[in-house]
Amino acid sequence: MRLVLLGAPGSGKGTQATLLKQALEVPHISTGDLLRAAVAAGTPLGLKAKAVMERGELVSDELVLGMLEERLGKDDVTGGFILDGYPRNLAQANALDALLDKLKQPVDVAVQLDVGTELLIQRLAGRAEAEGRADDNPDSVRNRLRVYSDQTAPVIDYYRAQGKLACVYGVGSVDEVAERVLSAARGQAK
Ligand code: B4P
Repeated sequence: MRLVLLGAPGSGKGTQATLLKQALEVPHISTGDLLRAAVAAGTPLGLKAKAVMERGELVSDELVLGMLEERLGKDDVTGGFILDGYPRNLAQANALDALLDKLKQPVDVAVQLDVGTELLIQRLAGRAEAEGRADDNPDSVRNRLRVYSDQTAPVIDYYRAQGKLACVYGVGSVDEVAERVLSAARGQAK
């Protein structure tokens, strides 16, 4: 299955993808994780991305697409994938479709995790305490939520118009949400 996970920061994309990749036996591709790895390794991409990510803004479409193209070109992706954190705007959604058309591997389903803003802020504050991620500070979180509603929310309609969208309530235990995601994804991808 080729699944795109959509949702605001803190909605549980990364958390769910970790469980889903075992259930679906496909790799989890997170553009956030790939970017954080580039930052940690101090690559040219990481050097460009670091400050942008800390502010909670989007890294340039061109840089992220190049990174994703390289990842989707690897052999382990031929049986499907879970894409987490991409697309984050309409330009990225169009670029992804063009790339996957070329690879003859169109998206089967886009799952949107729905969680209210107060809970998103609570979860990210919890992670800030537990993990100290550079972009979980209050200013950056505010910015990420704004970027999500301005730029990423329209991507939900993009997949709805293609008949590929499944909306899932993202509140509850991690396992409960995973069950919902799996049944929605399997139902939608039929
Ligand atoms: P991401 O890494 O994608 O960060 P995120 O949106 O916060 O989601 P994440 O997956 O990490 O968190 P989750 O909701 O699972 O992006 C970070 C930055 O990278 C972006 O701001 C941007 O700068 C850059 N970037 C990434 N992709 C890009 C792109 N395509 N284009 C441009 N720039 C890009 O979890 C959050 C917390 O909630 C965790 O602590 C978790 O334990 C908790 N949680 C999850 N589910 C829960 C549940 N059911 N109950 C209770 N807690 C839960």
